[in-house]
Amino acid sequence: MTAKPNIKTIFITGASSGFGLATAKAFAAKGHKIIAAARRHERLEQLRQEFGDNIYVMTLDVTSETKINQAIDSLPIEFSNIDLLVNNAGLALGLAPAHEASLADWHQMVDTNIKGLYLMTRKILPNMVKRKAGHIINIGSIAGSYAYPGGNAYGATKAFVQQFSRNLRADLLGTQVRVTNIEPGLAETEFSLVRFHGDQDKADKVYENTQALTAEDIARSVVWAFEQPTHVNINSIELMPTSQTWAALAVDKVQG
Ligand code: NDP
Ligand code: 8X3
Repeated sequence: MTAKPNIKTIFITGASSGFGLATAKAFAAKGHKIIAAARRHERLEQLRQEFGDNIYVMTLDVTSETKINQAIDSLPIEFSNIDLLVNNAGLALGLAPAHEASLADWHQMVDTNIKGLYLMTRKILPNMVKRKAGHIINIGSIAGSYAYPGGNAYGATKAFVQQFSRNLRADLLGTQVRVTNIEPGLAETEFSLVRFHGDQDKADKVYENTQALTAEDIARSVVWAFEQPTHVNINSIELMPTSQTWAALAVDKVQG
């Protein structure tokens, strides 16, 4: 069966929680076909139960090249022409200074936020270029532009996402394939629960007494960037809650 022309096929990594889940729901509510990928199968299954067969559940760890290739090569034909890839799967682990941080945490952030993102992109991009249509929306972070204590490897992975997005645009000139990097600030999701290795009290404190962005705020920006006319490429969107801004540069004063 061929899809109606206005119905798009949208691949979202990290669709089991936070931004990815909200983005999947926003596009599914508009009638689009969603490939919802993440490691937690049961969460994705709930999404499929809510929206039906327009959701294709893909249990996937984006750090594995073999699993990405197998999963994408076996997509049903009606989900195989991807119009939008949302590279959202990612995480921060820990907030320790660099000289005390866990190397295992660093490896996992690099494997997910950098390697997972470029493996997904490299796999899906050729068919977009062939079809002369498509859009890749990467989820970066303000942490890719602004340094903060404990941001070390996490911020560096998001700096990769920022520059990779720009370099993709340079390579894709003339292909009609669009690339956007969305760079959110503080947003309340499971992000801090993951960062603090499941410590709910620590995670709650991050969002206490302030109005953070919501997952739906980010989903709205993804939908907006995608829905621009195809001659418009939104290069980047940086958004923060109104309650967040930059701090002054830090200076170490010698005690005298
Ligand atoms: P959540 O923890 O709520 O969601 C993260 C998602 O990533 C989950 O669906 C998780 O699914 C998925 N994921 C993690 N590792 C893997 C993996 N190896 N393979 C497949 N999926 C994976 O956090 P957010 O929604 O906040 O985070 C989404 C993105 O937004 C991340 O890239 C994050 O860095 C970024 N971001 C978050 C901000 C915030 O303040 N919340 C601000 C700026 C950017 P599962 O565990 O089921 O695999
Ligand atoms: C998440 C935003 O400021 O917690 O990318 O690093 S921050």
